Amino acid sequence: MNSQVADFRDDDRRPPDNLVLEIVQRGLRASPKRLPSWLFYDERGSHLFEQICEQPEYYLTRCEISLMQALGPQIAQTLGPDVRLVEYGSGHAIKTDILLQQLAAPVAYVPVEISPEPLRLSVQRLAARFPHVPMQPLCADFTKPLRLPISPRAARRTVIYFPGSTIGNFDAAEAATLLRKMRSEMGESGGILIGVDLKKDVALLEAAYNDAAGVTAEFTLNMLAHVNRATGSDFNLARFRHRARYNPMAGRIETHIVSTAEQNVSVGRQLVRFRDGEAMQVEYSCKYSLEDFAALAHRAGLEVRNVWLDPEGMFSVQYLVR
Ligand code: AVJ
Repeated sequence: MNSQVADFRDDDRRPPDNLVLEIVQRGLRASPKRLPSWLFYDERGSHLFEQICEQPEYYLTRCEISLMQALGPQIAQTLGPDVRLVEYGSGHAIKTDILLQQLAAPVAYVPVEISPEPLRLSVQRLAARFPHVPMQPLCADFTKPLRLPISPRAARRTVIYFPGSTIGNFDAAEAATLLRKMRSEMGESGGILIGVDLKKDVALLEAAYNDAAGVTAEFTLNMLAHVNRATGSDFNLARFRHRARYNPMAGRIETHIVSTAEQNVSVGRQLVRFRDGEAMQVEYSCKYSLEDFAALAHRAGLEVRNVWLDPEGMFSVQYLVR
């Protein structure tokens, strides 16, 4: 056998529906109302996100892929040989392909992903492309403490790969906590290879989250369909709209679901009242300058060893070490 595909370890997965109801009710009692952004990613939401990545306005994916293609050899050289690659929130793992191709003799690939179907498909695809790299998928929430499989003895270091600017979904305090958790999981000689979206012209930023085809708006409102299904609520999607704006003080795109009428919604046994125009906060997408991000890394006990930029200077991939 030339490829080892370990069984899924699905010990700590997505919360069960009764917990989702509790989380949703708590968020809707808060002022302003808010819902956590992981609620975007049901099956349809994951599919819509893939489509967002193909929109011309959503430069993030395009720039990160061209960066990885152009600078992959340099990145691989910095990471060195005999790497165990652990990817957090691997999804369909498109960029991973490019990285695994460049790495000198990777000793294992450990994708950590909460959605079982994308995880299964990506492992199947990568196992066929890289038959000599053992695949050790872990179906889990990467924000929780992870029980990573034991590292192969041949591994010189664990590199945590966290592409896509997913770090931008966390506010500064949460981001520092998550980086600190990665720091402990990667060990003494490990590193973090992370995709970080950069501050830029506001019109470009806002366009990326308001594509002309309306895919992002559909993605945002799909959260309500997901909540309806998971909690037996009765959000009417026609009475809410998507809004994404850049907050220059906070340095982030803030996405809201806005009520377009005065209305009541049943959420379990709770009746939730919305004013006309009331906005519910559903996502942050933080944007960093290189200085901002170095300061954040520092707070988590990490140093920026390397920064790579795409040819247009829109997006960065950074290598962090202890
Ligand atoms: C997957 C978190 C990086 O914030 O840009 C895309 C999600 N939301 N369009 C981002 C998203 C709306 C995306 N991340």
